[in-house]
Amino acid sequence: MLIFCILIEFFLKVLAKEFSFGIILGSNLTYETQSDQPCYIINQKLKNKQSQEINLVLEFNEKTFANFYDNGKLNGDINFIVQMVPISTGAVVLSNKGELIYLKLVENSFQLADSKMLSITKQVFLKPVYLQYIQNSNDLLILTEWQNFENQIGQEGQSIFCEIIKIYDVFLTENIKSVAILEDLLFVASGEQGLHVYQVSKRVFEQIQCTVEFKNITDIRVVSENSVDYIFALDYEKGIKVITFNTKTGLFYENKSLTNIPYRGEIIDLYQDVLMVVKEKEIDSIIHELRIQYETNTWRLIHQHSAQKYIQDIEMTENYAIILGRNGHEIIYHSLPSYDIKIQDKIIIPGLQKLFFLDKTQSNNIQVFGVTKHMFFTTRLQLFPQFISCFYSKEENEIKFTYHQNSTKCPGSAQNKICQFKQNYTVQFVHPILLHRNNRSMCIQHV
Ligand SMILES: *[C@@H]1O[C@H](CO)[C@@H](O)[C@H](O)[C@H]1NC(C)=O
Ligand SMILES: *[C@@H]1O[C@H](CO)[C@@H](O)[C@H](O)[C@H]1NC(C)=O
Ligand SMILES: *[C@@H]1O[C@H](CO)[C@@H](O)[C@H](O)[C@H]1NC(C)=O
Ligand SMILES: *[C@@H]1O[C@H](CO)[C@@H](O)[C@H](O)[C@H]1NC(C)=O
Ligand SMILES: *[C@@H]1O[C@H](CO)[C@@H](O)[C@H](O)[C@H]1NC(C)=O
Ligand SMILES: CC(=O)N[C@H]1CO[C@H](CO)[C@@H](O)[C@@H]1O
Repeated sequence: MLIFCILIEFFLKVLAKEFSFGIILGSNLTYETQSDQPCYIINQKLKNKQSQEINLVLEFNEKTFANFYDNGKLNGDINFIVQMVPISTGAVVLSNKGELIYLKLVENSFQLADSKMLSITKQVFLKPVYLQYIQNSNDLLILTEWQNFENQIGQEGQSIFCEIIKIYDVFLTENIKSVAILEDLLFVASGEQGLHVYQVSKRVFEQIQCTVEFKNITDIRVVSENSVDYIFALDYEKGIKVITFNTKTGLFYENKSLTNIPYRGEIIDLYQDVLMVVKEKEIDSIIHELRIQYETNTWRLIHQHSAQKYIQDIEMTENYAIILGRNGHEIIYHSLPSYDIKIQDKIIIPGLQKLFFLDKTQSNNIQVFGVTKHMFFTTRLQLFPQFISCFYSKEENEIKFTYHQNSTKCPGSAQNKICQFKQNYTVQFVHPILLHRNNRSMCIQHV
């Protein structure tokens, strides 16, 4: 049956203008009479809308694409995107032809603005390649097995790739599990080879001694809190080590009370004081959600989430984490006051390889950009509001019910507490006069 939804101007709207309920954890309708129950709840939902796609691999278009197929399989000659990094004015993408592509951000939309071929052979891309951006000096680093490059990003109005220079230090990129930048420090997590730290200045990588020992470092995240630099390093065997760096002495410290967090795994991500650790198991993965208290140097386990087995990466925002998996991308809400229910939101971006957020704090409507193997794309992740929808009732002229809701936010209540909201509704059915072909229903919108 066709349902017509009418958003009625409701008194809640006055409230809703200044107020959001945050994440809705549960809701129900309780009718005053049992006879006819024509109303139901359409749950709040996080959805993405494809808003922009830029093809970065020219062979990759519908007309010529067929030439690259052999017995229904890609024959491997088609170029692809190997890395992407956000920079202060947009993003830089590197393809396996050795082409650097600059996508400039102009009023929330990305435009192809510049490109340059690196003098590099295709063979280099058989091994991993890393792109990093140093905000302080506006420098782009390209780390390859064969050679490293540094590019001082050019001024507005000229090519941003005008000053690419070669650096003759090389990494065994095959061993690299993760890289991170903190000010002018480059952290390279190299599995069983341990953690290597370099100061990148004056076009050289100067190694800095880090005495903290690792058995098998798999991932690394850095963060500055209250002007202290924290390095969260995940050891596959030992769990999480938290290291602070003193810029004055140039030394690394481990505070005994906030280190050796005993959760092991492959991937971590950090958003302010929320830390997530992914551990792959036989048939699925466990994600430990931890809360870090920087003031007291303590930590606490908040929840254990379960997710799909093959997880490539995890990216966090204020309210949720996006789990980039081989079999689709899941959304996991963190920092909830209760985990009694499971919200099953998924986002659909086929072939997604890497994803970044334009502004992580705008959780209800957040712009995302990223790359697939051939495309650059942007999309908006939006939290769609909860509705009450009613079928037209023949039996009653009027239906009364009470709506109950648990959510993370309520008028006048602090966050991180279950907030209960209750509202009585009276729905009056009016026979449709103008439109007679369709049965009418109405919707009540909760924001
Ligand atoms: C709200 O939460 C309480 C306590 O956790 C629970 O008993 C109740 O059933 C929930 N109500 C709804 C509508 O989900
Ligand atoms: C609806 O939620 C309220 C409050 O959480 C609870 O007291 C009531 O039993 C629930 N009703 C139904 C039908 O589940
Ligand atoms: C090191 O960690 C990786 C996961 O990143 C794992 O596959 C490998 O087996 C580990 N090596 C040892 C010696 O434990
Ligand atoms: C470790 O953290 C505790 C608690 O915040 C603090 O009192 C202590 O001074 C710290 N130790 C070092 C060596 O920083
Ligand atoms: C809402 O409806 C319930 C049940 O019909 C009733 O007991 C309660 O007084 C009503 N509350 C308000 C604020 O009208
Ligand atoms: C489900 C339902 O209420 N269907 C009704 C839609 O309207 C036509 C015409 O008024 C009815 O015949 C259906 O029963």
